[in-house]
Amino acid sequence: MNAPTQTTGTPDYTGADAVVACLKHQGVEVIFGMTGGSIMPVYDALFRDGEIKHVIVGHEQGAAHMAEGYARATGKVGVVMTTSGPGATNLVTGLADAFMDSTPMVAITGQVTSNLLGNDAFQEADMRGITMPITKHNYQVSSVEELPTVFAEAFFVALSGRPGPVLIDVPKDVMTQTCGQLLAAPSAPTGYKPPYRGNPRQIIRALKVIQAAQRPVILAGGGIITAGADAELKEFAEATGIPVTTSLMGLGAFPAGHELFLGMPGMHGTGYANLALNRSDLIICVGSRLDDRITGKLEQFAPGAQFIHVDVDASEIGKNLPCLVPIVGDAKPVLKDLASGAAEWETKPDYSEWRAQIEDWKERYHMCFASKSSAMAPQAVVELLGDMLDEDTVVVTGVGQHQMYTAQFYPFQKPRTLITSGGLGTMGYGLPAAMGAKLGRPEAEVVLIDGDGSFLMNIQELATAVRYRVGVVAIILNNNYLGMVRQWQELFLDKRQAETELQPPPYAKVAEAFGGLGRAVTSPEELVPAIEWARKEAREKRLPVVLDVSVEREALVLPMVPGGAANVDFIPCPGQVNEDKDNG
Ligand SMILES: Cc1ncc(C[n+]2csc(CCOP(=O)(O)OP(=O)(O)O)c2C)c(N)n1
Repeated sequence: MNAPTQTTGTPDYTGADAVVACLKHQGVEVIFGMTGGSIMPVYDALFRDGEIKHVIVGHEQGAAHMAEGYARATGKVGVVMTTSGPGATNLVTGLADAFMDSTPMVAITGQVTSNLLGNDAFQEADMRGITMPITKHNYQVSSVEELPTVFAEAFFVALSGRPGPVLIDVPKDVMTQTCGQLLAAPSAPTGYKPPYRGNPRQIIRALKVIQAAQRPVILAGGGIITAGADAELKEFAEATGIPVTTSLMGLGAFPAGHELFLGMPGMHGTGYANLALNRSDLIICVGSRLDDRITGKLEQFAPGAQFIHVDVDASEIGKNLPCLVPIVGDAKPVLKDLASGAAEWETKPDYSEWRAQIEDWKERYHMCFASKSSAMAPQAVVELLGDMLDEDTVVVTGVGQHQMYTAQFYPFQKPRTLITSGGLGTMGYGLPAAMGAKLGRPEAEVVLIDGDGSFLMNIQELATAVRYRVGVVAIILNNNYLGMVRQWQELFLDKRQAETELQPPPYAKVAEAFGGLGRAVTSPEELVPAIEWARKEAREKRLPVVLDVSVEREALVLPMVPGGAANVDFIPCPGQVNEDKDNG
């Protein structure tokens, strides 16, 4: 690694200037954040330097999700900056979210001066302690000389291997300290070398196991998208003829509509993906951590299957399920090696019986929905968006039923076209994440599909979107409920609706009051023209456009595996009967 671009001989060059130089050295284009007492020197240095764009947010949580959206849309590190104490603690949800979803982020937090540390000083919060379990790594800088190395390491750690958030806490005195000497060239971090190629012997073993399998399934996760391995995944699946299911985080890694695609497995997955996994004798899991939303009741998940598990993070392998062939490596070279190995097979395995069985399940448990009333079915709105939007459109969601409808009914074709909070399930993620995505990829169309509960949680960022002319389209599937929780109440709590009914404000008017545009949509005929209008206005005026769409209030996300149940015990789509329950 090279030295930061700016070195100095000037006596008034400070730690804050060094921070800015380090950020520029890392190629940082935009920072999301808010100033305050302990970070002011860095803001002053940013202002004097004038090269890095800064987005002032309404709330630091918004900044964190913007950085996440930016990172997920671009593949680059998202950067946030806040003051100490409340500014820093407001980042906690975003850091935890980024940690769960392996999103590369660097958070720079101001801190009280070193002599006050541990003194309960004004706006002191122990950010190293607080974020230890929710960051990939964190630092507190104790002298100006450390800055170049810490920043170089932080960006490397955030982006490499399994990405994640890194926090750099900088006491104010480090920012104000002058450093009129040449800052030392940061060296590449030692002792941390993320794996890349898979072990060739394990690859050969895996190929043998695959060749001997009769009912294999590929389970691909977000690791495919991080590694940019979607082409290799397709090559491997097509070379072998093995069906593919992708986790929520993996949607877009394999084209919807491909004959080998099974959709998403797990709690709201397709019946056929869940049955295929359950009856499989070999699951090739690539870049997925097999979390509980995928496996359901672990003891009854794929009872007859052996596992090949490919992951760049060795600690994920065998964490939830025993693994026959572990392969520690980046999904891209590993899948490439597996695809080339399979291409050399003299006799191709015959999966025709297995594929026929899957086709039968696909027919019996095809995805569908029923409207209980004449109101718009939320799933129909998502399907319509799937028809109207381009395959390059970046779709962002909040958390709840609307998120699952999007996962189930939107035909994702390409990686990085779905940005959603998977692991933490953070309501309020959608609007700021969509803005971060749009700021990272201004040429792309960005459409948020949100819930009326989720949208309210970071609604203040509409002001930020107006100020910075961020032309995102926000489509609120408004059911006046915390719908996903209401669904659980309907299905499992005798319909007792404890605190799930909402009284949301008129979102279209709220959008206008913030300086954006909005329209309420209450009948199906209005929908297509409203969506066309919103897309045009967002593109041409570069303003946020909110469509507040009244949808059927009591729709259900189906299929559904009840919490704690085995995946084969899914409640199917309306009009279907699950004849494949585990009666054993
Ligand atoms: C920050 C946060 N608080 C609470 C929850 C629990 N929760 C999950 S989904 C949900 C309801 C979401 O409602 P809405 O955004 O209106 O979406 P809908 O389910 O109606 O589509 C709630 C309260 C959560 N996931 N995140």
